[in-house]
Amino acid sequence: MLTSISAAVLLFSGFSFAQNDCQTTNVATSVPGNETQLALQAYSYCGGSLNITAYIANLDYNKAVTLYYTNGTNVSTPLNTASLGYISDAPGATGWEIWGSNDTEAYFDGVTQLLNLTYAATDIGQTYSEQLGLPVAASGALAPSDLPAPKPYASPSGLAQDITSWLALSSDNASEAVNAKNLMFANVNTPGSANGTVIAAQSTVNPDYAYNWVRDSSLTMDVVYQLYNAATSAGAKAAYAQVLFAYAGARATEQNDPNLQTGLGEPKFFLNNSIFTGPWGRPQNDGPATSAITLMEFANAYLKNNGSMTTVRQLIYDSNTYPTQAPVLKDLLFVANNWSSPTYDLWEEEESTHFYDRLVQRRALVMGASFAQSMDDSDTSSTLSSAASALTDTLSEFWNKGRQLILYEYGPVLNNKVSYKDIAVVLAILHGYAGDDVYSYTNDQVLVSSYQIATSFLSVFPIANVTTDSSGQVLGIPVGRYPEDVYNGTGTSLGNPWYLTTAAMAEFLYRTAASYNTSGSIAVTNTSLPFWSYFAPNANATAGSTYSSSTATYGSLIASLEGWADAFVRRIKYHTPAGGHLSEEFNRNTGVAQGAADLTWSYASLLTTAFARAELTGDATYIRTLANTGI
Ligand SMILES: *[C@@H]1O[C@H](CO)[C@@H](O)[C@H](O)[C@H]1NC(C)=O
Ligand SMILES: *[C@@H]1O[C@H](CO)[C@@H](O)[C@H](O)[C@H]1NC(C)=O
Ligand SMILES: *[C@@H]1O[C@H](CO)[C@@H](O)[C@H](O)[C@H]1NC(C)=O
Ligand SMILES: *[C@@H]1O[C@H](CO)[C@@H](O)[C@H](O)[C@H]1NC(C)=O
Ligand SMILES: *[C@@H]1O[C@H](CO)[C@@H](O)[C@H](O)[C@H]1NC(C)=O
Ligand SMILES: *[C@@H]1O[C@H](CO)[C@@H](O)[C@H](O)[C@H]1NC(C)=O
Ligand SMILES: *[C@@H]1O[C@H](CO)[C@@H](O)[C@H](O)[C@H]1NC(C)=O
Ligand SMILES: *[C@@H]1O[C@H](CO)[C@@H](O)[C@H](O)[C@H]1NC(C)=O
Ligand SMILES: *[C@@H]1O[C@H](CO)[C@@H](O)[C@H](O)[C@H]1NC(C)=O
Ligand SMILES: *[C@@H]1O[C@H](CO)[C@@H](O)[C@H](O)[C@H]1NC(C)=O
Ligand SMILES: *[C@@H]1O[C@H](CO)[C@@H](O)[C@H](O)[C@H]1NC(C)=O
Ligand SMILES: CC(=O)N[C@H]1CO[C@H](CO)[C@@H](O)[C@@H]1O
Repeated sequence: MLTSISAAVLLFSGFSFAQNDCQTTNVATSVPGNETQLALQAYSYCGGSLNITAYIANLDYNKAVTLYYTNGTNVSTPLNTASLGYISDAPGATGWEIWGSNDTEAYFDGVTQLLNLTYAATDIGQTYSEQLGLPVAASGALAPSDLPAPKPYASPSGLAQDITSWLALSSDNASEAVNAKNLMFANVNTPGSANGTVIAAQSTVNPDYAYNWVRDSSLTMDVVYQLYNAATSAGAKAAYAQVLFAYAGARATEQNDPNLQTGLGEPKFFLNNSIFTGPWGRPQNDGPATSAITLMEFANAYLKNNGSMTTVRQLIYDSNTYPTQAPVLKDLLFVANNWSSPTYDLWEEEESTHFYDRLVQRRALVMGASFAQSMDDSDTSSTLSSAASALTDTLSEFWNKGRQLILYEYGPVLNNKVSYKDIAVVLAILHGYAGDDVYSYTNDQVLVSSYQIATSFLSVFPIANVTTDSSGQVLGIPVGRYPEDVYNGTGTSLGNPWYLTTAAMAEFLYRTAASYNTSGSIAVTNTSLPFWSYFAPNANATAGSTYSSSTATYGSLIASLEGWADAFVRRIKYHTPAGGHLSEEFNRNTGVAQGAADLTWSYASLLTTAFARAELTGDATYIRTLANTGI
């Protein structure tokens, strides 16, 4: 079977048919004179790798040297850059160094021309460049063809009783859903903290997570909203509403802190809810979006429950009239004005253009446009609508045809994340899908990306080799943040699978199955076929076919989604210590829990996963029963 991935790669490798020997083009054969600061020395494009060396004058300590090139269709994009690194001092030439780069994934986009070499001498505030305009022809070995698609190690089918039991609601703590709810609420309004805040984890040293993070709090409060929405007991409903109103107030307090450095994109506050001003990755512009989403969802549910419009304006929406109480309008306008600015990602590591941020910002703007309308604020509504349209127009740039992947960020390789794969893309759908068919659960680019990202951890985490539990039931792939991750929960060595990212795959698959059940058919495309071939090998689905819900193939595809979703939950169950506490990560070799203890987001993600499973089975009593037991 020729997947579209291998077809794309074969297309690009057409550049290299001509020669068999790798041709290196020498440009500067000796150290340049003192009138210049840099010079391309040599380059080659062999076997799909773009290899470059350059002479760089040693003018200061901190140097950033970048080569810009055009892709296979002669276009310069932010992806088509190579960062050079120090190789050696230039032999026999004092004051000169040799720098180089070997971009082994250049073939994904192709290379036609070297544009320029740019050298930023950051300590002395100077930037130098050499214009190149050099044509590049591939030579030598062919670009690597597509790596063989991973063979599925199992084909679980249907929802399983052990997962139903693990998540079932019972009064004792045998239920992990009940544990997760109790332990999540133990991190909300902790003793001594400001009303409406959430501690990110029960961990004050190594690592110190005793802060109120804007993102983590909004995602936690989104679970509180879902409980509010489902509760039928008046007492429970009132208790959740009180927490959510306090959260709205806490968000307004954050917005008004006199020491914000990057406006509303400030990511991190102390538990007294005053700003953390130490060095940090800021801004993180997802926070204003996810906070507004949670509070608009709550406001809509509150109004539907006969809540007062005046209260919603005063305590949630109208930041103009009630700036110290109502945060949503201010956050929405911030998103409308800043969505195109570079931002740090949800892992707080890299400033770039991030798919996750764009998608949650889009959802905030789309929801905001209709919410503002319901608040009789049509000016704001049209501001938000226009921003949403402009943002939506940028989303297609994240799709990389050569890689058959939605890139987690659109720009040069950062942090050595050469695969461009990050589970943030799946989290983007979970947190940022606006329900309007734009990057939906059933979008074929989303499906193939989820498959590529999830399976990328198979060769990274040794614990992936343990594929069944003690009763022989299938364990899903242990999922981390991204395959190149080096954060181990306290420092940097080797990254691990996380509970919340493994849960994200489960929740994604439950929600994907539910979306298909709503639409009544599954259309398999060339793009999505690798997803189905991995997760549903026994269904024999073929590209170009649409299977209606009455067909056996449809039943088999849905059962496979269910089987794998439960397998991902089982992976979490397998690595959950006795007592039910979830930390941040589990060890890549041993599977033992590690990193921040009682990570609030781990509990929130287990709960949203359990809710997605109940929604798929049509069990409306599940979330209601959990909600009615109160806080
Ligand atoms: C370049 O400048 C250095 C330091 O000023 C000097 O030692 C060297 O001779 C110069 N080289 C040339 C080629 O002018
Ligand atoms: C790429 O663009 C350059 C500069 O515009 C042009 O000289 C060259 O012919 C183009 N190459 C291809 C393959 O289109
Ligand atoms: C660049 O890297 C590739 C893959 O690691 C390797 O095969 C190739 O030899 C390297 N090229 C050079 C010139 O170092
Ligand atoms: C080059 O970049 C343009 C603009 O993003 C894109 O449309 C085109 O598909 C790219 N070409 C290749 C071969 O990746
Ligand atoms: C180098 O090329 C890139 C990509 O076309 C362009 O954005 C940048 O301005 C160029 N730099 C210089 C100094 O010419
Ligand atoms: C926290 O805020 C809520 C909502 O405004 C309020 O009902 C509650 O009394 C506050 N709790 C404390 C301890 O101040
Ligand atoms: C909040 O807590 C931090 C850390 O303990 C402290 O440095 C700061 O002064 C406190 N802010 C206020 C307003 O009390
Ligand atoms: C999994 O086990 C196989 C066979 O023992 C081994 O070759 C492979 O390296 C292991 N994978 C990892 C990631 O350790
Ligand atoms: C994590 O990395 C730190 C810093 O390298 C190291 O000291 C620590 O032992 C590592 N922890 C684990 C569990 O590997
Ligand atoms: C897929 O093909 C296999 C082998 O031909 C067959 O046994 C199986 O029933 C097929 N599955 C479906 C869902 O049609
Ligand atoms: C569950 O109950 C056991 C036994 O009473 C206790 O040791 C454990 O801490 C409890 N776990 C939670 C999450 O409350
Ligand atoms: C970074 C890198 O691998 N650079 C290599 C490029 O090719 C030259 C030979 O032409 C090597 O010496 C460099 O190490």
